[in-house]
Amino acid sequence: MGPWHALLSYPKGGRAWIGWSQGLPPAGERLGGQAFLLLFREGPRMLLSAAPADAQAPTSMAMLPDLPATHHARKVLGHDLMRTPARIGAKYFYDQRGCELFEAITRLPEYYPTRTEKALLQARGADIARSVGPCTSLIELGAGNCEKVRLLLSALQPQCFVGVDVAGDFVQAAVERLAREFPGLEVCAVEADITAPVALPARIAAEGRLVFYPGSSIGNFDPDQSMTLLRQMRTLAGAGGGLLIGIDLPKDLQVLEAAYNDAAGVTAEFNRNVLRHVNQCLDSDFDPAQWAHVAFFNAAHSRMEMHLQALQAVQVRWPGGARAFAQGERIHTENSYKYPLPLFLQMLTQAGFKACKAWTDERDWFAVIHARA
Ligand code: AVI
Repeated sequence: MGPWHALLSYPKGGRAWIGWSQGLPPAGERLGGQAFLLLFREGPRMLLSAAPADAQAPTSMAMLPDLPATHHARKVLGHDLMRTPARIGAKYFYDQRGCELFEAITRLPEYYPTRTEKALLQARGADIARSVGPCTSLIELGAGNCEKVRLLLSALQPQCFVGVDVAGDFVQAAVERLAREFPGLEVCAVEADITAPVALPARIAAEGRLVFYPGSSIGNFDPDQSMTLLRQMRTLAGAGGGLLIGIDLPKDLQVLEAAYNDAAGVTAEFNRNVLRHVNQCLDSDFDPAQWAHVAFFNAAHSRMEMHLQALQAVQVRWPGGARAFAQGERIHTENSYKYPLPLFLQMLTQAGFKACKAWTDERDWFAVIHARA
Protein backbone atom coordinates (compact mmCIF):
# COMPACT_ATOMS: atom_id res chain seq x y z
CA MET A 1 0.00 0.00 0.00
CA GLY A 2 1.51 3.32 -1.04
CA PRO A 3 1.47 6.50 1.02
CA TRP A 4 -2.00 7.93 1.67
CA HIS A 5 -3.29 11.10 3.11
CA ALA A 6 -6.62 12.62 3.98
CA LEU A 7 -7.67 16.23 3.65
CA LEU A 8 -10.08 17.22 6.39
CA SER A 9 -12.06 20.48 6.26
CA TYR A 10 -13.49 21.84 9.50
CA PRO A 11 -16.62 23.98 10.05
CA LYS A 12 -14.69 27.17 10.78
CA GLY A 13 -12.68 26.89 7.59
CA GLY A 14 -9.68 25.10 9.12
CA ARG A 15 -8.04 22.30 7.16
CA ALA A 16 -5.74 19.49 8.17
CA TRP A 17 -3.76 16.94 6.26
CA ILE A 18 -2.93 13.59 7.73
CA GLY A 19 -0.78 11.07 5.97
CA TRP A 20 0.68 7.64 6.48
CA SER A 21 2.80 5.36 4.41
CA GLN A 22 1.69 1.79 5.07
CA GLY A 23 -1.62 0.11 5.59
CA LEU A 24 -4.16 1.53 8.01
CA PRO A 25 -3.11 4.00 10.65
CA PRO A 26 -4.48 2.60 13.91
CA ALA A 27 -7.50 4.51 15.24
CA GLY A 28 -6.49 7.24 17.61
CA GLU A 29 -2.83 7.28 16.58
CA ARG A 30 -1.01 10.59 16.68
CA LEU A 31 -0.73 11.73 13.11
CA GLY A 32 0.89 14.98 12.07
CA GLY A 33 1.43 15.83 15.74
CA GLN A 34 -2.29 15.67 16.61
CA ALA A 35 -4.34 12.83 17.99
CA PHE A 36 -6.87 11.76 15.34
CA LEU A 37 -9.71 9.36 15.67
CA LEU A 38 -10.04 7.44 12.42
CA LEU A 39 -12.79 5.07 11.40
CA PHE A 40 -12.47 3.01 8.23
CA ARG A 41 -14.62 0.71 6.19
CA GLU A 42 -13.20 -1.68 3.59
CA GLY A 43 -9.64 -0.43 3.76
CA PRO A 44 -8.00 2.96 3.88
CA ARG A 45 -9.84 4.43 0.90
CA MET A 46 -13.18 4.35 2.66
CA LEU A 47 -12.71 6.84 5.46
CA LEU A 48 -15.90 7.19 7.46
CA SER A 49 -14.80 9.67 10.05
CA ALA A 50 -11.63 11.40 11.13
CA ALA A 51 -11.36 14.07 13.74
CA PRO A 52 -8.82 15.38 16.21
CA ALA A 53 -9.87 13.53 19.34
CA ASP A 54 -10.78 16.74 21.16
CA ALA A 55 -12.28 18.85 18.34
CA GLN A 56 -15.37 19.19 16.17
CA ALA A 57 -15.98 16.64 13.45
CA PRO A 58 -14.79 17.77 10.01
CA THR A 59 -17.44 18.93 7.54
CA SER A 60 -15.79 17.10 4.67
CA MET A 61 -13.11 14.54 4.07
CA ALA A 62 -11.25 13.46 1.00
CA MET A 63 -8.94 10.50 0.75
CA LEU A 64 -6.20 10.96 -1.77
CA PRO A 65 -3.37 8.78 -3.00
CA ASP A 66 0.24 9.92 -2.84
CA LEU A 67 -0.18 13.63 -3.52
CA PRO A 68 1.84 16.64 -2.42
CA ALA A 69 1.10 16.53 1.30
CA THR A 70 2.94 13.30 2.06
CA HIS A 71 5.94 13.46 4.32
CA HIS A 72 8.35 12.76 1.47
CA ALA A 73 6.80 15.41 -0.76
CA ARG A 74 7.03 17.98 2.04
CA LYS A 75 10.71 17.14 2.44
CA VAL A 76 11.32 17.60 -1.29
CA LEU A 77 9.35 20.88 -1.32
CA GLY A 78 11.34 22.24 1.64
CA HIS A 79 14.61 21.11 0.08
CA ASP A 80 13.75 22.71 -3.29
CA LEU A 81 12.93 26.01 -1.57
CA MET A 82 16.40 26.02 0.03
CA ARG A 83 18.23 25.62 -3.30
CA THR A 84 19.84 28.51 -5.14
CA PRO A 85 17.87 29.42 -7.12
CA ALA A 86 14.86 28.06 -5.25
CA ARG A 87 12.37 26.01 -7.25
CA ILE A 88 8.89 24.54 -6.96
CA GLY A 89 7.86 21.42 -8.89
CA ALA A 90 5.40 22.22 -11.71
CA LYS A 91 2.90 19.66 -10.35
CA TYR A 92 2.09 22.16 -7.57
CA PHE A 93 0.31 24.37 -10.11
CA TYR A 94 -2.60 21.97 -10.29
CA ASP A 95 -4.73 22.33 -7.20
CA GLN A 96 -8.44 23.02 -7.78
CA ARG A 97 -7.89 26.74 -8.48
CA GLY A 98 -4.78 26.00 -10.57
CA CYS A 99 -6.79 23.60 -12.77
CA GLU A 100 -9.46 26.27 -13.26
CA LEU A 101 -6.83 28.89 -14.12
CA PHE A 102 -5.17 26.53 -16.58
CA GLU A 103 -8.54 25.95 -18.27
CA ALA A 104 -8.87 29.73 -18.56
CA ILE A 105 -5.35 29.93 -20.05
CA THR A 106 -6.29 27.46 -22.79
CA ARG A 107 -9.01 29.89 -23.93
CA LEU A 108 -6.76 33.00 -23.98
CA PRO A 109 -6.15 34.63 -27.38
CA GLU A 110 -2.36 34.54 -26.79
CA TYR A 111 -2.23 30.86 -25.74
CA TYR A 112 -2.14 29.11 -29.12
CA PRO A 113 -1.16 25.46 -28.20
CA THR A 114 -4.58 24.13 -27.16
CA ARG A 115 -6.57 25.49 -30.08
CA THR A 116 -3.81 24.63 -32.59
CA GLU A 117 -3.66 21.02 -31.39
CA LYS A 118 -7.45 20.67 -31.36
CA ALA A 119 -7.68 22.00 -34.92
CA LEU A 120 -4.97 19.54 -36.00
CA LEU A 121 -6.75 16.57 -34.40
CA GLN A 122 -9.99 17.61 -36.02
CA ALA A 123 -8.51 18.22 -39.48
CA ARG A 124 -6.19 15.19 -39.55
CA GLY A 125 -8.31 12.67 -37.63
CA ALA A 126 -8.85 10.44 -40.67
CA ASP A 127 -5.09 10.42 -41.56
CA ILE A 128 -4.23 9.68 -37.95
CA ALA A 129 -6.73 6.79 -37.90
CA ARG A 130 -5.19 5.38 -41.11
CA SER A 131 -1.71 5.54 -39.60
CA VAL A 132 -2.86 3.93 -36.32
CA GLY A 133 -4.88 1.10 -37.92
CA PRO A 134 -7.14 -1.09 -35.76
CA CYS A 135 -7.24 0.32 -32.24
CA THR A 136 -8.62 -1.82 -29.44
CA SER A 137 -7.99 0.51 -26.51
CA LEU A 138 -7.27 4.21 -26.52
CA ILE A 139 -5.44 5.14 -23.31
CA GLU A 140 -5.21 8.82 -22.49
CA LEU A 141 -2.59 9.89 -19.94
CA GLY A 142 -3.51 12.91 -17.80
CA ALA A 143 -6.98 12.65 -19.32
CA GLY A 144 -8.68 15.20 -16.99
CA ASN A 145 -12.06 16.10 -18.49
CA CYS A 146 -11.41 13.86 -21.58
CA GLU A 147 -12.16 16.79 -23.87
CA LYS A 148 -9.54 16.24 -26.60
CA VAL A 149 -10.19 12.56 -27.09
CA ARG A 150 -13.75 13.38 -28.24
CA LEU A 151 -12.12 14.68 -31.43
CA LEU A 152 -10.61 11.26 -32.17
CA LEU A 153 -13.20 8.71 -31.08
CA SER A 154 -15.26 8.71 -34.26
CA ALA A 155 -12.17 8.39 -36.46
CA LEU A 156 -10.34 5.78 -34.36
CA GLN A 157 -13.39 3.72 -33.29
CA PRO A 158 -11.68 2.03 -30.32
CA GLN A 159 -13.57 -0.66 -28.40
CA CYS A 160 -12.47 0.83 -25.12
CA PHE A 161 -11.33 4.19 -23.77
CA VAL A 162 -9.13 4.34 -20.66
CA GLY A 163 -8.72 7.70 -18.92
CA VAL A 164 -5.70 7.85 -16.62
CA ASP A 165 -5.40 10.76 -14.23
CA VAL A 166 -4.16 11.54 -10.76
CA ALA A 167 -7.64 12.95 -10.00
CA GLY A 168 -9.53 9.64 -9.89
CA ASP A 169 -13.06 10.91 -9.20
CA PHE A 170 -12.75 13.65 -11.79
CA VAL A 171 -11.68 11.27 -14.56
CA GLN A 172 -14.27 8.68 -13.51
CA ALA A 173 -17.05 11.25 -14.01
CA ALA A 174 -15.51 12.29 -17.36
CA VAL A 175 -15.35 8.71 -18.76
CA GLU A 176 -18.95 8.12 -17.66
CA ARG A 177 -20.01 11.19 -19.66
CA LEU A 178 -18.10 9.80 -22.68
CA ALA A 179 -19.88 6.45 -22.35
CA ARG A 180 -23.24 8.25 -22.51
CA GLU A 181 -22.16 10.24 -25.58
CA PHE A 182 -20.59 7.31 -27.45
CA PRO A 183 -22.92 4.32 -27.00
CA GLY A 184 -21.09 1.03 -27.35
CA LEU A 185 -17.78 2.47 -26.16
CA GLU A 186 -16.44 0.66 -23.09
CA VAL A 187 -14.82 3.07 -20.67
CA CYS A 188 -12.48 2.73 -17.73
CA ALA A 189 -10.96 5.27 -15.33
CA VAL A 190 -7.57 4.64 -13.74
CA GLU A 191 -6.32 6.82 -10.90
CA ALA A 192 -2.56 7.06 -11.30
CA ASP A 193 0.38 9.44 -11.37
CA ILE A 194 1.70 9.04 -14.91
CA THR A 195 5.30 9.77 -13.88
CA ALA A 196 5.41 6.21 -12.46
CA PRO A 197 4.70 3.11 -14.60
CA VAL A 198 0.90 2.85 -15.02
CA ALA A 199 -0.78 -0.49 -14.30
CA LEU A 200 -4.02 -1.09 -16.24
CA PRO A 201 -6.80 -3.47 -15.15
CA ALA A 202 -6.35 -6.99 -16.56
CA ARG A 203 -9.48 -6.62 -18.73
CA ILE A 204 -7.68 -4.06 -20.97
CA ALA A 205 -6.36 -6.16 -23.85
CA ALA A 206 -2.60 -6.11 -24.39
CA GLU A 207 -3.04 -5.90 -28.17
CA GLY A 208 -4.00 -2.85 -30.17
CA ARG A 209 -3.26 -0.17 -27.57
CA LEU A 210 -2.85 3.47 -28.52
CA VAL A 211 -1.43 5.68 -25.76
CA PHE A 212 -2.57 9.29 -26.18
CA TYR A 213 -0.61 12.11 -24.51
CA PRO A 214 -1.81 15.44 -25.92
CA GLY A 215 -1.32 19.05 -24.84
CA SER A 216 2.50 19.24 -25.15
CA SER A 217 2.62 18.30 -21.46
CA ILE A 218 5.78 16.31 -22.18
CA GLY A 219 7.45 19.75 -22.50
CA ASN A 220 6.98 20.38 -18.78
CA PHE A 221 9.48 17.61 -17.94
CA ASP A 222 13.23 17.92 -18.27
CA PRO A 223 14.66 15.98 -21.25
CA ASP A 224 15.93 13.12 -19.03
CA GLN A 225 12.55 12.74 -17.36
CA SER A 226 10.87 12.94 -20.76
CA MET A 227 12.99 10.03 -22.00
CA THR A 228 11.96 7.96 -18.97
CA LEU A 229 8.32 8.86 -19.59
CA LEU A 230 8.53 7.97 -23.30
CA ARG A 231 10.06 4.57 -22.44
CA GLN A 232 7.24 3.94 -19.94
CA MET A 233 4.67 4.91 -22.60
CA ARG A 234 6.23 2.42 -25.02
CA THR A 235 6.01 -0.35 -22.43
CA LEU A 236 2.38 0.60 -21.74
CA ALA A 237 1.53 0.54 -25.47
CA GLY A 238 3.14 -2.90 -25.85
CA ALA A 239 4.24 -4.69 -29.01
CA GLY A 240 2.03 -3.70 -31.94
CA GLY A 241 0.71 -0.66 -30.08
CA GLY A 242 1.57 3.00 -30.49
CA LEU A 243 1.75 6.49 -29.06
CA LEU A 244 -0.04 9.62 -30.23
CA ILE A 245 1.61 12.66 -28.68
CA GLY A 246 1.31 16.44 -29.05
CA ILE A 247 4.38 18.69 -28.87
CA ASP A 248 4.81 22.45 -29.07
CA LEU A 249 7.45 23.56 -31.59
CA PRO A 250 9.96 26.45 -31.44
CA LYS A 251 8.63 29.64 -33.03
CA ASP A 252 8.86 33.42 -33.03
CA LEU A 253 10.03 34.80 -29.70
CA GLN A 254 7.14 37.30 -29.54
CA VAL A 255 4.52 34.59 -30.07
CA LEU A 256 6.07 32.37 -27.39
CA GLU A 257 6.55 35.09 -24.81
CA ALA A 258 3.06 36.53 -25.35
CA ALA A 259 1.54 33.08 -24.72
CA TYR A 260 3.05 33.03 -21.20
CA ASN A 261 2.56 36.77 -20.49
CA ASP A 262 -1.08 37.27 -21.47
CA ALA A 263 -2.56 40.74 -21.27
CA ALA A 264 -5.36 39.67 -18.90
CA GLY A 265 -2.81 38.41 -16.34
CA VAL A 266 -4.29 34.90 -16.10
CA THR A 267 -0.90 33.19 -16.46
CA ALA A 268 0.53 35.53 -13.78
CA GLU A 269 -2.30 34.47 -11.45
CA PHE A 270 -1.70 30.79 -12.34
CA ASN A 271 1.98 31.23 -11.49
CA ARG A 272 1.35 33.02 -8.18
CA ASN A 273 -1.34 30.48 -7.20
CA VAL A 274 1.42 27.87 -6.87
CA LEU A 275 2.42 29.65 -3.63
CA ARG A 276 -1.07 29.19 -2.16
CA HIS A 277 -0.90 25.50 -2.94
CA VAL A 278 2.61 25.26 -1.43
CA ASN A 279 1.30 27.03 1.70
CA GLN A 280 -1.39 24.35 1.99
CA CYS A 281 0.99 21.45 1.44
CA LEU A 282 3.94 22.70 3.47
CA ASP A 283 2.22 24.96 6.01
CA SER A 284 4.40 27.80 4.76
CA ASP A 285 3.47 31.49 4.86
CA PHE A 286 4.11 32.77 1.32
CA ASP A 287 2.19 35.93 0.47
CA PRO A 288 1.53 35.70 -3.30
CA ALA A 289 1.12 39.51 -3.48
CA GLN A 290 4.85 39.84 -2.73
CA TRP A 291 5.82 38.02 -5.93
CA ALA A 292 5.87 39.10 -9.58
CA HIS A 293 5.27 36.76 -12.52
CA VAL A 294 8.27 36.47 -14.89
CA ALA A 295 8.19 34.40 -18.11
CA PHE A 296 10.74 34.37 -20.92
CA PHE A 297 12.20 32.14 -23.62
CA ASN A 298 15.56 30.57 -22.77
CA ALA A 299 17.03 30.00 -26.25
CA ALA A 300 20.01 27.98 -24.97
CA HIS A 301 17.59 25.31 -23.68
CA SER A 302 14.78 25.97 -26.17
CA ARG A 303 12.28 26.37 -23.36
CA MET A 304 9.87 28.89 -21.90
CA GLU A 305 10.65 29.47 -18.25
CA MET A 306 8.36 30.79 -15.55
CA HIS A 307 9.66 32.30 -12.32
CA LEU A 308 8.29 34.23 -9.37
CA GLN A 309 10.39 37.25 -8.43
CA ALA A 310 10.36 38.81 -4.95
CA LEU A 311 9.08 42.41 -5.13
CA GLN A 312 10.76 43.17 -1.80
CA ALA A 313 12.86 41.32 0.76
CA VAL A 314 10.71 38.35 1.82
CA GLN A 315 10.99 35.99 4.77
CA VAL A 316 9.17 32.66 4.38
CA ARG A 317 8.73 30.11 7.19
CA TRP A 318 7.41 26.57 7.33
CA PRO A 319 7.63 23.80 9.99
CA GLY A 320 11.29 22.81 10.07
CA GLY A 321 12.54 25.49 7.68
CA ALA A 322 12.76 29.14 6.69
CA ARG A 323 14.24 31.13 3.81
CA ALA A 324 15.03 34.79 3.34
CA PHE A 325 14.66 35.99 -0.27
CA ALA A 326 16.33 39.24 -1.31
CA GLN A 327 14.37 41.73 -3.41
CA GLY A 328 14.60 40.55 -7.04
CA GLU A 329 15.45 36.93 -6.11
CA ARG A 330 13.52 34.32 -8.09
CA ILE A 331 11.86 30.96 -7.61
CA HIS A 332 11.89 28.80 -10.76
CA THR A 333 8.37 27.37 -11.17
CA GLU A 334 8.13 25.90 -14.70
CA ASN A 335 9.96 24.89 -17.85
CA SER A 336 8.06 24.31 -21.06
CA TYR A 337 10.38 22.79 -23.67
CA LYS A 338 9.77 23.59 -27.34
CA TYR A 339 11.44 20.71 -29.18
CA PRO A 340 12.31 21.02 -32.87
CA LEU A 341 10.42 18.19 -34.59
CA PRO A 342 13.55 16.28 -35.79
CA LEU A 343 14.98 16.32 -32.27
CA PHE A 344 11.77 14.97 -30.75
CA LEU A 345 11.58 12.25 -33.42
CA GLN A 346 15.11 11.26 -32.40
CA MET A 347 14.04 11.09 -28.76
CA LEU A 348 11.17 8.77 -29.75
CA THR A 349 13.60 6.53 -31.62
CA GLN A 350 15.95 6.50 -28.62
CA ALA A 351 13.00 5.49 -26.44
CA GLY A 352 12.51 2.45 -28.71
CA PHE A 353 9.68 3.67 -30.95
CA LYS A 354 9.86 2.70 -34.62
CA ALA A 355 8.20 4.42 -37.56
CA CYS A 356 6.85 7.85 -36.73
CA LYS A 357 4.44 10.01 -38.66
CA ALA A 358 3.94 13.69 -37.80
CA TRP A 359 1.28 16.26 -38.66
CA THR A 360 1.83 19.98 -38.17
CA ASP A 361 -0.43 23.00 -38.64
CA GLU A 362 0.17 25.38 -41.55
CA ARG A 363 2.35 27.70 -39.39
CA ASP A 364 4.43 24.78 -38.04
CA TRP A 365 3.63 25.82 -34.48
CA PHE A 366 2.52 22.45 -33.12
CA ALA A 367 2.94 18.78 -34.03
CA VAL A 368 0.92 15.64 -33.39
CA ILE A 369 3.05 12.51 -33.80
CA HIS A 370 2.10 8.86 -34.16
CA ALA A 371 4.93 6.52 -33.16
CA ARG A 372 4.84 2.71 -33.31
CA ALA A 373 5.91 0.89 -30.14
C1 AVI B 1 0.33 22.12 -19.28
N1 AVI B 1 1.44 22.73 -20.03
C2 AVI B 1 1.60 22.08 -21.32
C3 AVI B 1 1.34 24.21 -20.13
C4 AVI B 1 2.53 24.77 -20.94
O1 AVI B 1 2.28 25.53 -21.87
O2 AVI B 1 3.67 24.42 -20.63
C5 AVI B 1 1.31 24.84 -18.76
C6 AVI B 1 1.30 26.35 -18.81
N2 AVI B 1 2.10 27.13 -18.17
C7 AVI B 1 1.81 28.40 -18.45
N3 AVI B 1 0.85 28.43 -19.31
C8 AVI B 1 0.48 27.14 -19.56
